Amino acid sequence: MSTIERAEVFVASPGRTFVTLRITTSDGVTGLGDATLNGRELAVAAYLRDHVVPLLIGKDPARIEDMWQYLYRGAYWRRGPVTMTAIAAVDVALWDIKGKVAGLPVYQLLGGRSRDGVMVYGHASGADVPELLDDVARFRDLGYQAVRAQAAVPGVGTYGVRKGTRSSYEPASTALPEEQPWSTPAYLDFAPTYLAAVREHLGFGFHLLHDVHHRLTPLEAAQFGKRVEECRLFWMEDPTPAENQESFRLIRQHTTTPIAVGEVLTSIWDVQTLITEQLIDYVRTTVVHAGGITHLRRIFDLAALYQVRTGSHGATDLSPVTLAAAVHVDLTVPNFGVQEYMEHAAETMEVFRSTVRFDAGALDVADDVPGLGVEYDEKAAAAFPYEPKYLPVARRLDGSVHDW
Ligand code: CS2
Ligand code: MG
Repeated sequence: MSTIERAEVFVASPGRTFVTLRITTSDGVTGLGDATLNGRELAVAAYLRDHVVPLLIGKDPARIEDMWQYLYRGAYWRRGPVTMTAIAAVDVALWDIKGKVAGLPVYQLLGGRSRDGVMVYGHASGADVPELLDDVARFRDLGYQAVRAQAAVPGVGTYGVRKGTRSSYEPASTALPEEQPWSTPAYLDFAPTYLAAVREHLGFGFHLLHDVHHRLTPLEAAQFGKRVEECRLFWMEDPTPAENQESFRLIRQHTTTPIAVGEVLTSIWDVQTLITEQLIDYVRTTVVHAGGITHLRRIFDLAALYQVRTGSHGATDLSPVTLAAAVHVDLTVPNFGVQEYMEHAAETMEVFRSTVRFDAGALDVADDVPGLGVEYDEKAAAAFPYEPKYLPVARRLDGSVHDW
């Protein structure tokens, strides 16, 4: 029997920080898992190195489900981003190994293709409305069928407005988190007008998305959703924090704007009410933060029963390993909606050699590459030592902390 011989944890910052797990079997087969938790990377690296790697050595790499149960139930402490990200890294690496052993791409192990490619949405942004309109048009020219639109709110700025390079669209600071001002009234006055401007100038021939990034209360979200109904959004994302899943009932009663939730949620229990009461239209949990391919499929299957579709998180702080794993899952599930996609920085792609390809607004993987189709170049990674960085923090104009 082949056994797990080695498990290594790499932390590097090629463009931004990534934590990567590489498992090697006694037959010399390797598998990769992403373990990146933006701004809290070293916590997952330590969880893996100190508490998980010693448990893996000598185990059968083929028993993916059993390993998942062992790491989840065996820890006693349940859920949470650090634990679920660590479990995800092991799970995805084992799927990668299983594919390589079978000589098949992972999507084949998951049941085979349900579609020819995976529709993605890109991130358009602007410091003002004309800049945003140009950026949305640029994505359309690149072939995107779905575009997310964010513009800076006059006087208070806004999350999601790219500064210079794609990798740094969320300004990340080295010493301490950057503090950004926030005003809900200013956002509520302005955001519906730029979404309307996008439709007025560029029409309805593509999917338009918007990320509220947890900034509103349920009632404010209901007001916002109602105001933008005529823009026919594909979704409004994270209109309010989802710790209280029940609070989405209020939003739902007042607006038909579709709702997407899930990028910070880590388990099926965190989306259970949202799904079973049909309070959302898209579930955005990801491979890396929601326990790997094994657990994400469980979430997506539950969602399918309630006509909730998928829309996995795919910002650049999720590594190319996660993007590849997401594409393999997206290709197979019956209830796929859309996949978020931001191109990774060139430095990132020097370290992660990926076979995922973008064409005509969709991502796909090759039919003849076994496993996930991504390799980690350790030598290239050595040129990008770890640089600690934090996500920003939002403060209201009176100085109090707001949800970022
Ligand atoms: C965002 C993310 O892509 C999105 O929808 O909400 O960029 C998010 O802010 C980061 O991934 C946080 O790490
Ligand atoms: Mg988001």
